[in-house]
Amino acid sequence: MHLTPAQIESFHEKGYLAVEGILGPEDLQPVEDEYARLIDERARQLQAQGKLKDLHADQPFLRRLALLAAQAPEIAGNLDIMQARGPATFNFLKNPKILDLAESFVGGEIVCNPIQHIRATMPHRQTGTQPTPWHQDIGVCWPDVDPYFMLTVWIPLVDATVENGCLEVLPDSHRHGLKRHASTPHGLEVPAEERPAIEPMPIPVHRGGAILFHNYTLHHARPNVSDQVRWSFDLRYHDVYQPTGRPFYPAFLFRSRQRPAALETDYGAWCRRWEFALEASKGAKFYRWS
Ligand SMILES: O=C(O)CCC(=O)C(=O)O
Ligand SMILES: [Fe+2]
Repeated sequence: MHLTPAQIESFHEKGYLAVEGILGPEDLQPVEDEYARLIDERARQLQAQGKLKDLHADQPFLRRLALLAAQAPEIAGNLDIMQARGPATFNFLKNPKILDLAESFVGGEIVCNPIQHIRATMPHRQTGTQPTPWHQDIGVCWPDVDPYFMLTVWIPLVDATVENGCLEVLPDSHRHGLKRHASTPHGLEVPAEERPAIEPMPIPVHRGGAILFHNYTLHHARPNVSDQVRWSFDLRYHDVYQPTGRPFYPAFLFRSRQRPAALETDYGAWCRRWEFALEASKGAKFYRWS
């Protein structure tokens, strides 16, 4: 689906755009199945090690994951895209429907930025998990990308609601420049006194939809007060000539209108480059903030 000129203008005006009905089960189910298999394998291993009593195998996946994590939190560790490195997840990153969205903003030479996550946000009541604090995505990048535009695509794998921890943005905040970020136990945060006085806007979005952000837009997640996991992808795309903001991690050219021969869409190469980078970057400085 290509966006309308009015949608593109609204994004530039407000710093974000919510879009519904982008992806279908054919796009989302392979990733969900991949993670369900991974969690099932881990659950059986943890049970064999005596760390997990109940497998909750009869529960739907998201409720199951919450129940398993309550018994053995390590089950939800190292699940991120570059750690789990599943082939369905790799395919998802280069899904043409997502690249079409990105092309409206970054042009036809599209790099998939290495700052990318799948997040399984646990129910707050059960695990005390704190939501992602107020921040700008530019704030987690090295300063060499400050002059450039980067698009964040946030894709929930469930209906994201006010109850289960959807995102909130400060509309127009992308016009207010880089704010100081402080380190907190839950991630980098722009402290309240640094944030522009703008009313936060919650953005519920259905499974199949997405929220697009400007890299300077202030946003955070609401607490997940439901009893299920709220899980989502946040992916970033930009033009090929730009720095990525995390130079010790690999970036991949996933669409090229000008040089299709230069595409980097091989799953094996993606795995190898991530394995190498995760090892070689141990101890690297991720953030500009002290
Ligand atoms: O999903 C979250 O909790 C945070 C997402 C986020 O900060 C982003 O998409 O940039
Ligand atoms: Fe973010």
